[in-house]
Amino acid sequence: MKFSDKAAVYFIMGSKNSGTRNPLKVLEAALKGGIGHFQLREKGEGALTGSALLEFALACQQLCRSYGVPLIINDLVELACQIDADGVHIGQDDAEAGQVRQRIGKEKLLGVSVHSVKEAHLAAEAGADYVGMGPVFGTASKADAKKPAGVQEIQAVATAFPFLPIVGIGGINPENAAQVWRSGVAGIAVISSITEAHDIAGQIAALQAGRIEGDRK
Ligand code: 3NM
Repeated sequence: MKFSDKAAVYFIMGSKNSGTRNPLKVLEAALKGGIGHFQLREKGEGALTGSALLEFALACQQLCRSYGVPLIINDLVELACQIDADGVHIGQDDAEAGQVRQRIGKEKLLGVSVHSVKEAHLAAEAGADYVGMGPVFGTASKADAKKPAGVQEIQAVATAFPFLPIVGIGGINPENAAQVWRSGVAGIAVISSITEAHDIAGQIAALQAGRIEGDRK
């Protein structure tokens, strides 16, 4: 599978990110609202494990499939293989990208978090289909997030590797999304902008709004 070159919102969520709302209802609303990718990121306190995680992942998968949206699993390569997810996303501290590519085969998407042109180069050489870059802005959703980096390095990677899709992440909301689109990304990834929105479809439309002027195509 190729990372979609249609610029879109990339939604990330774990079972604990949706507050008092049922995460599957939030996911369905996001799918209805037009997200292009969903990443299941089950991390942190109270994270599901074992059969509860498997059951939740399968429920997410069923929803994603019914909307034709790829399901990407954060970090848990074996879970991704077990349920035949559409892809895997790993960070610099997770497994080595080349080894993950070997494990998941050629068909599944591989996303790698990078922070520099050098890391992007290594990720692409190891077989990444896209790279995630962040945090662009300050975020409360990732405990060990680095310092906000703005869009400068995204622009550098977009210039160095024009055909490598980049997904910007971290603190992105409708007010600052246009700036990220303009930097040359193929997608913007959000957790709280969607999980905390009352009108999820409206929020996704607002996140996409800056896309036209920033679209690389
Ligand atoms: N990764 P929100 S920032 C999962 O910088 C994640 O790699 C980041 O959540 C990185 O949209 C982040 O609520 C959290 O800021 C994004």
